[in-house]
Amino acid sequence: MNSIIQLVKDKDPVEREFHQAVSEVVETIQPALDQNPEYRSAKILERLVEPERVILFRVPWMDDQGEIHVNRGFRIEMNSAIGPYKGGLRFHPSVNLGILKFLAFEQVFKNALTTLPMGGGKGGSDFDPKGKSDNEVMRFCQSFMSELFRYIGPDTDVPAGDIGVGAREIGYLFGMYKKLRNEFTGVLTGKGLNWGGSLIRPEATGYGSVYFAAEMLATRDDTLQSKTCLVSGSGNVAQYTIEKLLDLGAKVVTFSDSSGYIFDEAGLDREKLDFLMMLKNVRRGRVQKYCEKYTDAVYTPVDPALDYNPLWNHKADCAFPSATQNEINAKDAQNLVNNGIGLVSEGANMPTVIEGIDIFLDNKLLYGPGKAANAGGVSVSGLEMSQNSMRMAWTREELDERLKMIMKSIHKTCLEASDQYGATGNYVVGANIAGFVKVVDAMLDQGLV
Ligand code: NDP
Ligand code: 2IT
Repeated sequence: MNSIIQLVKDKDPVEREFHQAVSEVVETIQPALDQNPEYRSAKILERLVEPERVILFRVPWMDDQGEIHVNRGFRIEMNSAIGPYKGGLRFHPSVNLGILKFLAFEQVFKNALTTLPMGGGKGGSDFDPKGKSDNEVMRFCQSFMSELFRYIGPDTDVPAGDIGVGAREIGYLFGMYKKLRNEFTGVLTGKGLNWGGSLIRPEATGYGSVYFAAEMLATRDDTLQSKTCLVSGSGNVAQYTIEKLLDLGAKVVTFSDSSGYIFDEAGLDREKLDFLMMLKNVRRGRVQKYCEKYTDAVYTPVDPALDYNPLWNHKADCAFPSATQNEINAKDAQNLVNNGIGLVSEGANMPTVIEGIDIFLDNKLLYGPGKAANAGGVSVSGLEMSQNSMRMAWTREELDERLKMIMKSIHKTCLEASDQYGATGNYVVGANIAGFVKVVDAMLDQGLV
């Protein structure tokens, strides 16, 4: 196991996030390797950590002043053992190969847990949509798709949104794909409702993360009713996490963006959430503006001199990290424990560093790792693909029910696998082993390809 981690580090020394994601999985799957000696002789780990294909391309575009910019575009086609590559696109200045490989690697196991036939992929660009006009975003998306269209398709690779890619970007990307291919197909998910999108897809990741939390609490005969919750982020995942928490009677006191965070001691309500959604989705503004309307709330800007995030240092019952990777370091994890947090459900991908996860597990928190807790988004993407293939659409109620059933099933699968492999209640072991076994058994069935 150490040798596979070393191999990954030696091959690509700078891809820190990828090393972290591989280590987290590899360190937990030993029992499955011991029970299945054929995994080792088939060099299954060596095969899993190597993407099936990496596409890297130039994305030139022109801003509103006529100046030319060049960004980098990526698509990592990680693993297609159980279905077409599936996973989001991220547009953020921090995007690089290592970050997308970590996300694609996580996606492989996450998608395996959803019960739906989807392989794993991820892509994106170091383009920053912040502060760009709609026309600039459109020209960027068109340029991005004018290269990516060669490699994707409804039975090959189906991208979707992630950080910086929402309904607007998916629209521009879809328009360009359709023009180039002269085909109206379900090549992207997260589409608009009147052109092939699915109800509940925008809500799915946040709702799913809360459903997963409710399932974890139910194992201790508890519910979310009256629980005080810390949420980070203020984008797609955070907004619908807050919405579902309010529906279930919980109290939400924080949210954030990359500039700072809001502490609203009285808790959000529907009106405040509507304001936040308008602020982020329509005005594309910063969370700080929330305090101009709700003057009792406190805004704290990010302080680079601090070695912890004060958002995670409030008394509460549950935490829903929903912004980005490594947003909870070891000190934050310890602060959460000290403040009485009993549950962490990860809406974001890999938001907790490995030392932080160990702190959660040592303190017996209910800890739902991202690849299980945030799988609701890609699950409803899978349902969007089914609806596109059948040329029909399920109702909101049907989709919400399916999402709930999928989250229940993921929870049960993780719990059963944790039990079977001697780590009862450890959802990290459960999720990693259950996802791993499903994918590698499919790989073995399909031969050395
Ligand atoms: P959005 O772009 O809608 O929102 C992202 C939020 O996170 C914003 O509030 C953003 O703040 C904040 N953020 C982003 N990068 C950083 C950073 N480097 N430091 C601090 N804050 C940051 O993205 P989503 O809500 O879709 O994604 C959030 C997380 O959920 C990501 O980890 C994503 O991979 C994961 N996820 C998303 C799914 C989906 O369906 N969308 C599915 C499963 C997981 P700012 O506005 O300042 O950038
Ligand atoms: O990380 C994720 O699961 C996503 N960004 C959603 C992927 C998808 O294909 O819906």
